Amino acid sequence: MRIKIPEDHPRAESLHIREKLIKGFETGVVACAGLIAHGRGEAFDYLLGEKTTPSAMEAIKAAVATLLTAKNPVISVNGNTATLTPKEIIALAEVTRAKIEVNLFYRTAEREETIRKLLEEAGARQVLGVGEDASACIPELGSERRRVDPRGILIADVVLVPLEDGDRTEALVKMGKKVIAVDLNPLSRTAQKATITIVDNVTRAMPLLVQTAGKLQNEPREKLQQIIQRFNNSENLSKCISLITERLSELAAKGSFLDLPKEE
Ligand code: PTJ
Repeated sequence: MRIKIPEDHPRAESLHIREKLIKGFETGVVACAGLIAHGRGEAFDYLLGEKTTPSAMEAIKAAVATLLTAKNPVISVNGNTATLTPKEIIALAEVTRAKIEVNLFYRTAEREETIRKLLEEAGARQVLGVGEDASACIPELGSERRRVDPRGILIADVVLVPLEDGDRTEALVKMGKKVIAVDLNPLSRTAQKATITIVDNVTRAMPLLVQTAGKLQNEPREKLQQIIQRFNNSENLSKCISLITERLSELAAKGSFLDLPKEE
């Protein structure tokens, strides 16, 4: 069932994102479990205050510097990301010279084709990893995510994996690749195992990645390398977790659990 979301609804933005995902599910882009995964993300976003934190911004800068200095960067696309940020995937791939590869946990030929079509309609020139193209395997990985394109993830040195499950992140890191994850849950295995974890909503992080890449693309390599060296993922994750605990303590002390404007 679809509803018209009242624009003055205090949760209008969040409801619009849900509607996009429901539509994505109905058109075969989003996996049924993608809706559940989004709910988990929403819960963490609530705890983070539903905005990009300074530590997420630091991770975004380090991620962009890593993508811009990579030899073979790849953006791995699943159902949720394809539905929520198709234009940003393409814009980021353009500015960082990254390849785009479809890689699904709930892999079916139909979903891969539907996602390829969606990305091509949004302007992608080449979409890897679909059907027989995913002829290579990530070692020691049991899930369907192990099937990768020999022109893409297999030979990549840097892989951006928005909304991931931890197993593949760990396997890619074991293969010597740098993994950049976008995950609202700083406690997830993905968040803990990635080289750089952006603890932010993919709907905010992707536009910021594009914007930051535009700003940094002409910077000298040494400056980009400095940004990467200064970044420490476990320290950054600690900052995210501290921010959540401090925010909750503050709200508990105030006796108010909603950051609502006064008139409400
Ligand atoms: O499209 P497929 O077949 O590849 O399947 C995709 C899902 C997401 C179903 C699959 O990768 C999966 O099951 O993922 P998990 O293990 O549920 O992990 C998803 C993670 O993404 C969780 O830690 C969520 O907190 C996080 N998450 C959900 N929505 C968002 C998010 N992180 C950032 N932005 C979001 N909008």
